[in-house]
Amino acid sequence: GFFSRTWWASSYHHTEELEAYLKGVHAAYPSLTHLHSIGRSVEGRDLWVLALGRFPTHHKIGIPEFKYVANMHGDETVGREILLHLIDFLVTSYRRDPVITRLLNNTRIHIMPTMNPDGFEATKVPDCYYTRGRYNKNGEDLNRNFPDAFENNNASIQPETQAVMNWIKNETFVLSANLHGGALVASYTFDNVTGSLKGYSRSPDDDVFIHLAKTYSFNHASMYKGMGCDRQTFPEGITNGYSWYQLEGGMQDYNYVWGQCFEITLELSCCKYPPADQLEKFWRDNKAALIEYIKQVHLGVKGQVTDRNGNPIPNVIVEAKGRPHVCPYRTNEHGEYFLLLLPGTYVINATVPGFKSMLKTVEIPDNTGNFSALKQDFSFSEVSIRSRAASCPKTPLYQDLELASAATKPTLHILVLMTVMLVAFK
Ligand SMILES: *[C@@H]1O[C@H](CO)[C@@H](O)[C@H](O)[C@H]1NC(C)=O
Ligand SMILES: *[C@@H]1O[C@H](CO)[C@@H](O)[C@H](O)[C@H]1NC(C)=O
Ligand SMILES: *[C@@H]1O[C@H](CO)[C@@H](O)[C@H](O)[C@H]1NC(C)=O
Ligand SMILES: *[C@@H]1O[C@H](CO)[C@@H](O)[C@H](O)[C@H]1NC(C)=O
Ligand SMILES: *[C@@H]1O[C@H](CO)[C@@H](O)[C@H](O)[C@H]1NC(C)=O
Ligand SMILES: CC(=O)N[C@H]1CO[C@H](CO)[C@@H](O)[C@@H]1O
Ligand SMILES: [Zn+2]
Repeated sequence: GFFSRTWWASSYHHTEELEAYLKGVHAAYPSLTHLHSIGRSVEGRDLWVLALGRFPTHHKIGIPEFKYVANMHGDETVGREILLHLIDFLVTSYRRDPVITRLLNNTRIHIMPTMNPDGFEATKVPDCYYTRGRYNKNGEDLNRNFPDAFENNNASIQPETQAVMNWIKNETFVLSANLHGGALVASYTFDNVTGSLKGYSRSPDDDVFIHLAKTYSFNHASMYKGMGCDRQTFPEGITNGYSWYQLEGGMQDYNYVWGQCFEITLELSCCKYPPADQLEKFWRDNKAALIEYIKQVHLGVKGQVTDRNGNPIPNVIVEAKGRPHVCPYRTNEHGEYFLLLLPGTYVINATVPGFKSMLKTVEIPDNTGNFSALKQDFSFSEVSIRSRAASCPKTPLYQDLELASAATKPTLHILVLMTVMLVAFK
């Protein structure tokens, strides 16, 4: 690798070593990597992101954006270190390993080793159990700090959270994972719920989420066995977030509802902050899973929506029939959409708000091995204007649906909302 084996095993990378490492990688692989800070922590530490790919500095039409975020709980440290290993593995495999070469040629991979550098530094020594270092400098739990789709989240948004929210707004992320410790399981959205759902908070894309979580657990050395920690068991090493325990303001629900990005939460170690000499083994246990999971960004269907002059149309609603998102997924500034779907037949509905919809039936093959989702473009020959910007309010959208359905005089608007809700919670 980029640095010697012994150096890896000797100790954790604290702030200075982490920065030196990332800058060293970028200096050694300048055309394959892009290093930038998306903001600063409360104590002023940079929130570093290394983007990797054939075009690391900017988005390219058709190339999906992927991200890994670790250490948002400062005392959960395994993810922070194995992402540094992953970076080393990716850069040194490019042009040597054909699979990694194709992966980097066709994917832009963003890696944020720590979202809570202050919490990490506040955790003085390895400790398997909960410490104050979990929180940011203001004592806030960053994985309870995002707007929540079900509840008013009254926590004040922290600088680390705001930086990630801005970053999500900036990039067309399609798939991601956030890395934690203290358990061994892949957990998927939703984490919160409204109404009575009998212990399972199902999203319209539940089948895709189960596939994503299993991709990780079955490619991990032992997660799929479901033994968990402390006699906790998780069949096949996966769980619905809410079924495990409900939480408000989590990052994965935020990504899915407002970021148009499917995110799962990976709990990678029973011990939150294990001794440094175990890190090499954690990397080996997770290596295949980390790579296979990134490949899933090529599931499903993608394409561009253009008007009669061939210009891209932003903010077109593009969704698969039967899977409406509470905040409808829309095309980005380049008129692009990406929908993660399992192989099968789907009707894709593209709607320019104010104009009619266009429906196309697609047969999605199992093509993640091809490093490209199925391509399906839409051309609106009668449209020659750019639709205006649209966004969803950061309010509890599912609660709004419930209130709407409880109204006494249903209007057409409310009937549509009810239909959405019935499908979402069936
Ligand atoms: C990856 O991209 C590089 C640079 O454009 C190109 O030379 C190489 O042939 C590509 N490799 C594969 C396997 O696609
Ligand atoms: C959060 O704020 C909302 C609106 O201001 C309020 O109705 C709700 O009771 C608050 N919840 C908590 C837990 O403080
Ligand atoms: C968002 O993009 C703009 C323009 O490229 C850039 O200046 C800014 O730093 C980015 N912010 C984040 C949080 O990524
Ligand atoms: C297509 O999507 C639009 C916007 O979400 C919706 O109003 C319309 O009913 C959908 N059409 C069909 C046939 O599902
Ligand atoms: C993969 O790509 C090749 C070449 O473009 C194509 O022939 C093949 O059908 C694709 N396979 C799948 C499963 O999409
Ligand atoms: C409606 C509902 O059950 N919301 C829950 C979301 O999560 C928070 C934190 O656990 C609960 O307090 C809410 O009741
Ligand atoms: Zn955690």
